[in-house]
Amino acid sequence: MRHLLLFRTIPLLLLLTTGEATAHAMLDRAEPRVGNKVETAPREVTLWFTQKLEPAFSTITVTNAAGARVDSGKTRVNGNQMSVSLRSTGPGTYRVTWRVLSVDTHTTDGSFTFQVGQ
Ligand SMILES: [Cu+2]
Repeated sequence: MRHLLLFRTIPLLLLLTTGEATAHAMLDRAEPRVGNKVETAPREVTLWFTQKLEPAFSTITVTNAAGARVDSGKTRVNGNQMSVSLRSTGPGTYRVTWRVLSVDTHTTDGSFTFQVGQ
């Protein structure tokens, strides 16, 4: 009997977890824009999220095509926005990887690329 009860509660838990996903901090927009091509290398990358972020556990890393970090390593968080400065970068494809802890204590992460060049 115990087992039957347990199995019956699982679908409900899954439903709650899925429904709640919309409340996590999701990437709203980025500068440079996701997948975009910019002519000149940006001085920094800024991301905006759908929720406020916990500064201590929210980071951005930016890597070049060879996988080397080109960010300063110091992510700055302000409300639902975070940014990181970039070292001088040349033409090429760059990957922005982000991981954030939102104020609702949930972690989300993701990555996207942008290109620098003519
Ligand atoms: Cu959440």
